[in-house]
Amino acid sequence: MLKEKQERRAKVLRETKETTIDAEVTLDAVGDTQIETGTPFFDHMLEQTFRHALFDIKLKAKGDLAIDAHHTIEDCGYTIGQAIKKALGERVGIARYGSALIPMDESLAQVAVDLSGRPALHFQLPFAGEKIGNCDVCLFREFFNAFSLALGAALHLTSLHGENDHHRIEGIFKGLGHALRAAVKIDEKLQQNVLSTKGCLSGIYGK
Ligand SMILES: [Mn+2]
Repeated sequence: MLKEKQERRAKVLRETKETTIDAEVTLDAVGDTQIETGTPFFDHMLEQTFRHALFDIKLKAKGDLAIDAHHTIEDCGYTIGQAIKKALGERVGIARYGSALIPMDESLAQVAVDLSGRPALHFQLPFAGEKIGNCDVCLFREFFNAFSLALGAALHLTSLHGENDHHRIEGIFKGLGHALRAAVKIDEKLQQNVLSTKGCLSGIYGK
């Protein structure tokens, strides 16, 4: 039976001395979000991804924000990536690839995702400033890198043009949602198979 017939949902609790993160993700859902990371702008970005992916998420992160948001934002990437990976299981029947070209007012984001099992990141966005709200813009790369590693996915995230940092990064997060939505979609033609000549998408370590 294809995964679609079951509910593709997973819960992950990740605890270290720096952060405690609780994430629950449902892939075949409507995009309801309950996100609390202590960094409002980052919450706003994650809401965009999950709303546009039509994945539900409950995320509660408590981190050492008194230092800065680095550990919390990076560890959210690991935890959310791990939850989506767990919900996908063996990746049987999924479309695997997804891409999106997303305008956000004057800016344009190009996003492509391969749920190959192998992590890779290309992130190209020359920010004009160092912060958006109280969020350091250098932390977005940390988030995407951790997310790619934990999920086992190649992410190509490029802001093609734009004037405003808020718009540019928001286009990337929205595009990631649209690309993920397409990549996790079940293709009935694949039946019991994975879309790979290797016969396996479960990661660099094999089955
Ligand atoms: Mn916004």
